[in-house]
Order: sequence, then structure tokens, then C-alpha cells
Amino acid sequence: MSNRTYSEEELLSVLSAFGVTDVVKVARYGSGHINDTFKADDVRGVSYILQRINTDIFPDADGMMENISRVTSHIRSKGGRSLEVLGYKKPWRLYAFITGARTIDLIENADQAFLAANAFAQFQNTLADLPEPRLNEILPKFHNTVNRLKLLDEAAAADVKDRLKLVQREMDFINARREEAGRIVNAMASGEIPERITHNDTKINNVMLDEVTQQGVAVIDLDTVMPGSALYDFGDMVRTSTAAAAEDEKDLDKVFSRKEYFEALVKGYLKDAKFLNAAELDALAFSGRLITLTIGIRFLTDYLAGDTYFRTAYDDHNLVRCRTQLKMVQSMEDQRDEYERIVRETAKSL
Ligand code: ADP
Ligand code: GN1
Ligand code: MG
Repeated sequence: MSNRTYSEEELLSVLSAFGVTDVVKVARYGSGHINDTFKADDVRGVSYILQRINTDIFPDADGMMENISRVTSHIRSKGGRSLEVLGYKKPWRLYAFITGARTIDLIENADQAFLAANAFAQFQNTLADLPEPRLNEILPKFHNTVNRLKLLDEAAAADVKDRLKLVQREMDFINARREEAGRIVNAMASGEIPERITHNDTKINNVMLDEVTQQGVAVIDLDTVMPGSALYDFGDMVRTSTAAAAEDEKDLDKVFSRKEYFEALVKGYLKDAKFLNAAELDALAFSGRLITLTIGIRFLTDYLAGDTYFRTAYDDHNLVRCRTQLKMVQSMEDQRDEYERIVRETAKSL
């Protein structure tokens, strides 16, 4: 998906439909891969986040907004900060701009890893007692690696852009790891790993950190909050918060998983994720490898399918992203014993 352009006139008219007039500036904002996000400032200095929901990816936008409304009300009822929906007219929505905080695309120090992971643990904790009914399952099989492999195979068989010949090494790397793909799915099916309310997109730029203290102020991007496994949330933190380089770094020598950030992440997460059972703790380090492989599979699938899902800025963007993910998997595998030890010892010390 390449960047769609919007005229200022169109954006001002959407804002005015939400009652926001006297806008002095409206411009693209952030680096999310899915929605079209804009920051708007009015003449009084009040800022807003205007988003066009990607309804190709989220066909049930109403169900998604219902989840978001229940989740944010619950968080607020317990004194926490969360997204505030000021308006929703499908496919557009308006959020209050969260001030005094920022998102980062690449972690800058181990403290941030600790605090971000702790914010996600508190988020899961807070939602553990969300009253019934079950949240809408907005994107079924979202993190199901077995299903993601099936979709990769279909894209490879169709090979609509004649790109398969360019990705043999990446296919070989993935094929060599097929056996591990079902571990969490199977453990969930057998009940060994419980279903919880999870965020499902815990990348580092989906948590707002205090500009001064770096404390997690609010978890954002709640589009995929739904029933899932806590392991996928932790795994995606490992993927994005231990990375030494950007998700689309072309120089793979710069891409590896930092052990000191992993350790901070485990400590920050386990400090508040007291709800984890033995099977979850046992698979914590593995979840980092699995989710990173899964996102690599998804980038490769989108590359083969002609870049229809993730926002891309240039031709091979999805392939570049796939390569960084596979390099991260390799790096986590190389440090596997150390990572397993860090989880065991941190869990024991709490
Ligand atoms: P996407 O689904 O495309 O990733 P996000 O909802 O994560 O979209 O928004 C993209 C970026 O916009 C975020 O990473 C963050 O920097 C910024 N953002 C989103 N919502 C807010 C908000 N309420 N206040 C301040 N910044 C926000
Ligand atoms: C997308 O929306 P964003 O940019 O926070 C994607 C995640 C991927 C991530 C990879 C709904 O997240 O699943 O892990 O890109 N979101 C959706 O960077 O597919
Ligand atoms: Mg996001």
C-alpha cells in the first residue's frame, strides 16, 4: 500500500464534521503502517489526532470501535490514561491528542524497554477483569503462525509480481522453522495457555512515553485489542524493543537483538504480569522468536502479493522489512540460552 494523498480541503471538511473548526494546521503524523493519521491544531492551541481507519484491513470498523470504547472506559474507570474518542464517522475518527508524551520508533536505552514493557503489563492487568461479553475478535487468526504460513504459501504459488525467484533465501530460512510454528496455537487449543485480553500490536511506537520521565503514559493503537495470548504481546515487544536498528534498516550488520534491552524488557514485564502461568513463563523467550518470524512471514507475503497490506515507501520496502525480521530471529536464536536463562532467573527473583 503506498501513501494515499488527501487535500487540505478534504481534511478540513472531515474535521468540521466533528465540530473542529479554526484549524491552523493539519498534517500527516506518526509512522504507523495501517491507518492514515493526521495531527490537527486549532487556533486555541488544542491538538487532535484525526485518523482514517483502513477498512480494507478492518472491515468491521464498528466492532473495533465498540471494543475500543469498552476498553478505554474500563481503563479510565480504574484511574488510568487512555485514548479518548471524540468522534467516529466511519471510516474517520477523532482522538484527543495525548500531550506531554511521545512515541519512539527505535528504543534509545534500556530504561525505555523496562518502562514500555511495564506499561503493556499494566494494560493487560487492568483489562483482566473487563466485564463480559467477550471482546469482538476483530482480526481472526491474527497471530496464528500456521495460518500465516498457509497465506505465504498461497502468495508464493500465485507469485503475481514474479518475485518468488528473488526470495529463495528468505523462503529457505522460514521453511527450516516450520515445525515451531504451531507451538503456541496448539498450547492454546489444549488450554495449557489461556486466552486473555491482549493488545496484539505491542510495537514500541504504540505506547506513549512521558517526555520527561519516559514512564508509559498510555497504550495506544487499540485497533487489535481482542482475545489472544499474552505471549504474542510479549513477543512483539521483544521484536521491536530489543532491535538495535530500525524495522527497515538495509544494512543487516546493524540489525540484532540487544541482550541488555531483553533483560530490561523481561524485568519490566514480569514486575506486573503476575497472572502468567508456568506454561506461559516457559514460552516467554520463545515468543520473541516466534512473533518476529511471524511478522517476517507477513512482510514477505505482502511483498509476494504486490504490497497491498502494509504502507510502503519504495518498491522493495516489504522485502527489506522481512530481512530485518529474519535477521532478528537469527540473533535471538544465537542468544537463545542466555535469553531463556534471563527469563528463568527474573521469574525466580520476583
Ligand atoms: P497505525 O495503526 O497506523 O499504527 P496508530 O494509531 O498507531 O496508527 O497511530 C500512528 C501514530 O500516531 C502513533 O504511533 C503515535 O505516534 C500517533 N498517535 C496516535 N494516537 C495518538 C494520540 N491520541 N495522541 C498522540 N499521538 C497519537
Ligand atoms: C502494523 O499499525 P501498526 O503500524 O502499529 C500491523 C502489526 C505489525 C506491524 C509491523 C493491524 O502495526 O500487526 O506487527 O505493522 N498492524 C496490523 O510493524 O496488521
Ligand atoms: Mg501503530
